[in-house]
Amino acid sequence: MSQHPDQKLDGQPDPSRRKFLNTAAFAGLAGAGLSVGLSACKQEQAPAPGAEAPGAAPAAHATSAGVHLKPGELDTYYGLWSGGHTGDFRVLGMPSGRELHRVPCFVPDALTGWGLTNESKAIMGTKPDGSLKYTVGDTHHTHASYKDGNYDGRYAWINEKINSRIARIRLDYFICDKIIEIPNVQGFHGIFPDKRDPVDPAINYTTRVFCGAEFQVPLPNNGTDLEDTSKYRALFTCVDAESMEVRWQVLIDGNCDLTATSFDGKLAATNQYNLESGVHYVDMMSAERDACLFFNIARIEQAVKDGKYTTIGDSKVPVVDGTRAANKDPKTALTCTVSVPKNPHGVNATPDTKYFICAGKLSPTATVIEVAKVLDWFDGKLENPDQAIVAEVEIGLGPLHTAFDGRGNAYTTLFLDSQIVKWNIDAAIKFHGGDKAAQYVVDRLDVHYQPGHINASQSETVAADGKWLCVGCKFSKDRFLPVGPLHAETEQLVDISGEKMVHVADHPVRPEPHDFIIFKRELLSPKQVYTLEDFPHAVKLPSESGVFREGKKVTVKLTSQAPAYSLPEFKVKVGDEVTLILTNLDKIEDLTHGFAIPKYNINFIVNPQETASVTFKADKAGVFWCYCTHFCHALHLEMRSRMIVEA
Ligand code: RUQ
Ligand code: CUA
Ligand code: CA
Repeated sequence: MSQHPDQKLDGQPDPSRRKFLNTAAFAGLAGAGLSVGLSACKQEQAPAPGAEAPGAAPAAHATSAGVHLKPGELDTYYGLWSGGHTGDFRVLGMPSGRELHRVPCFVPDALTGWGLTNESKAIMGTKPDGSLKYTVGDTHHTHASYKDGNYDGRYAWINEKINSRIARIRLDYFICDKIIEIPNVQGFHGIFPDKRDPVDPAINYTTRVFCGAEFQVPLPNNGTDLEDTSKYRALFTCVDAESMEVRWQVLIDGNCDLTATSFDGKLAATNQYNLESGVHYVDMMSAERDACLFFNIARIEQAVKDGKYTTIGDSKVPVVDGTRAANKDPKTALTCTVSVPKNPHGVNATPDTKYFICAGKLSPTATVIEVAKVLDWFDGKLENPDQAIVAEVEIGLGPLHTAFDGRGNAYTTLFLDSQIVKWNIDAAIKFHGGDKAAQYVVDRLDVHYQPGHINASQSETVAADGKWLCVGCKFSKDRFLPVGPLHAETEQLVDISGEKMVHVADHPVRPEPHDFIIFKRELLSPKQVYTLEDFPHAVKLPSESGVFREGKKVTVKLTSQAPAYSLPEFKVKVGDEVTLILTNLDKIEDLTHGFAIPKYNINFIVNPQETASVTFKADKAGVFWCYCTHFCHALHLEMRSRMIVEA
């Protein structure tokens, strides 16, 4: 599809800069491959003479005042962010960009004692010796549960790519309550909840979470077929939103990358960049087109019900065959392959519920696929799945992810161009249909630098409101004070309420967030105080405190109420296995206590009405002043308990 020449430079402040960049980027791509991003970055440091200073934003218009909140003023949106290889899940207030919280999930956290308390270890998973099974994590994508096409404030889910885990975050307490490891896969990347049931109209909310696996491995991956790469396979996985058990998997050709779901619950989609099933990256780039693969959820679940599945290795999860060879007849097919140019990245569902958009990555295009036509193909009404493509238009170099404003516009990050392009979906469809006068590129905005993810307020919901857009830039270079070799990344906030995008704020973020969602604060009603009864081991009264011995096993029960623990001291013996249970009986919002044991490498917190416990071997005799680490009271420093370990 050729591009209208006018659209290439539309909104470009400095065409020469862009041309320079593109050349460099392509050189990097052809030669060193992996240095694509960096080579583009270096070139950018020397803008063409007369170019704007890098990052000079057009003067922000009136609405940008809303970004700088007055002291005490609350944000109007929540942002849920992945933390990348910090392994965490972050909560930001938007539009201020203030980081409000990090919810520990996949990796230990020193503040809260996540990974140290028995309760968190049970969620994270342990080895037979009780130590954590994993201590590293790489979170990329987080999405929240839906009802009637909008967020319902129950849960968010987040993927972990290194060890193929998925965590569920309860959005009432902002805590992780469940983590599972997905069997038979590696490189679990894309994740998306369904938005309703494909069959039962009464189920108008999320009950499944879909997970795409990026890396292909021998199945089972137990030492067989190590060298025969033709046997390597990837699977697409469905996890039950409530039980967090794996419901089923689909064996596919090629790989999965990102994931999206249709608003009618009928389809899940994944973009595929390695349909070639290459093992080396040159092989992965060899084909001109890869694909967006669609899953017919109702048919897959019927096949599972009918027993048309196998299992792999030790896993009991039903695996259905979604390969192209097994799905030639559309009327019975479980999957539908729509071709998309070269190594696409990102697939997003438009808020008008009509389209999926795949970004081209190595192709400068966006591909618009019509949901109704994919369903037509499954009904035998469309000859070729590619007829579901209603637009494939050039938008710029290195398109990755797309956000929406609810007014028919898409905003796609251009990694190589270091830009966001705003384009109109209907105009793109017209242009693709032959109307070469249709101007689909509406605006372009330089960002700093090399943007990956992008999202707008309420973007992938029926309530997309087109107010704020945030873009995660992978390189910050000169945007912030230097702090040594490791740079912060730049999250840039853009006002998209007008025709032109207005860049209104920069925020440094610790590397490296990937995806995020931004939604109205009214959709959540978080609780600030736990319920005592939710903890089976709660020490409900100070009078229940004490040291309870059963041979070498000792349970120490205590409570906290500012500024004291119920036990000013307690005695154990060297060699004891001590389980210490602490319930915070304070009921007041924001009254958290800590509990640290010197030389025993223990610290954790208890929020109001929370119970937490730790188990350790008393292996050092002496006096150990357990103290409160979380500032709680004027007598916070006095809040201690003396642990006496007798030799
Ligand atoms: S994917 S840029 Cu996980 Cu794009 Cu992060
Ligand atoms: Cu209790 Cu500080
Ligand atoms: Ca490819």
